[in-house]
Amino acid sequence: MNIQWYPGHMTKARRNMERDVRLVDMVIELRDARAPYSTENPDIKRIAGNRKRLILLNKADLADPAVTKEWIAAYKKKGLEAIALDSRNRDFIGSVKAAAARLSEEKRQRDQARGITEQRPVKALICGIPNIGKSTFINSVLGKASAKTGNKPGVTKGNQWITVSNEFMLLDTPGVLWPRFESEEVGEALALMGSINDDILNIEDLCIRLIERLRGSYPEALRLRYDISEEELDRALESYETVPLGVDKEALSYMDIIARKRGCLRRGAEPDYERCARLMIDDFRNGRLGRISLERP
Ligand SMILES: Nc1nc2c(ncn2[C@@H]2O[C@H](COP(=O)(O)OP(=O)(O)OP(=O)(O)O)[C@@H](O)[C@H]2O)c(=O)[nH]1
Ligand SMILES: [Mg+2]
Repeated sequence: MNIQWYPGHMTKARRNMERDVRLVDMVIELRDARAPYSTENPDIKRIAGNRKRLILLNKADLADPAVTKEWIAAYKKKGLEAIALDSRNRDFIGSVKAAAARLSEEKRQRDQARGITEQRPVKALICGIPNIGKSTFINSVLGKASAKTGNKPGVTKGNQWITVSNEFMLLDTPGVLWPRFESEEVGEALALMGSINDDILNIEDLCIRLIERLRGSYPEALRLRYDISEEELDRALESYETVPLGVDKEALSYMDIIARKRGCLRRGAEPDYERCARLMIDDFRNGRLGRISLERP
């Protein structure tokens, strides 16, 4: 399905990022561990210029750990430093601080060569798509809730400096996307991650696409979560004589079964596909279908 979302406030947020990047020593870019390819904003590399970049694969608690390892190795091969984390949990602090120190070492040496001996704080711009967890990450580093967070895109409205210590300052920024997604898959993945305003989405189509994608790489995920037997699925499949063009019969059968099991019904006991789709996407987003990666390197 074709999804595009680039509201005006993102153009402004991107411009502010281009303005403020001049003030920082490094850029910390959050991507989603479940879909590192689709959640990479192609503008960031250009905006970062020759500043060092640290990539954080956030929400790793929701991703398939084996696949996340492959991504870290793939980035390493490209000479990029990447760390996987659950930013709600402070376990990552040591490794992120060590990486930031490594990446800013060159700058420290430059300062020294120029006769600047006082220890200046390392300043990092924190960026990434909407709802990826930038503010959550900052709050964890800080050890208290200072930046506003929320499970929907567009919570942070403007750039905000947060002083962590006299060694570290972080710039929180609003989530930005980019004007044209490369492919339908990218738009779908962003929507599934909750980075696109749900109000503009056809949630039923998105759910069908989720089912189709899960069937390829995690065929058991739906059956386990919703306790669906082979026979049930066969019966549901047989009940269809025709389906709309391009719609996958099996995906629809899953929705039929799940709608009934979860009581997503309209009057006359007809399945309420919209309510069912919301429930399934919510389950996916919150890890209730298991730890799932949508993309491999
Ligand atoms: N499971 C899980 N949830 C996370 C993680 N990091 C953040 N979240 C949740 O993701 C949601 C969005 O987090 P925010 O920190 O507000 O995201 P943001 O990137 O600042 O979003 P905007 O300001 O809207 O661009 C919140 O519900 C967080 O609790 C993580 O590592 N794992
Ligand atoms: Mg935020």
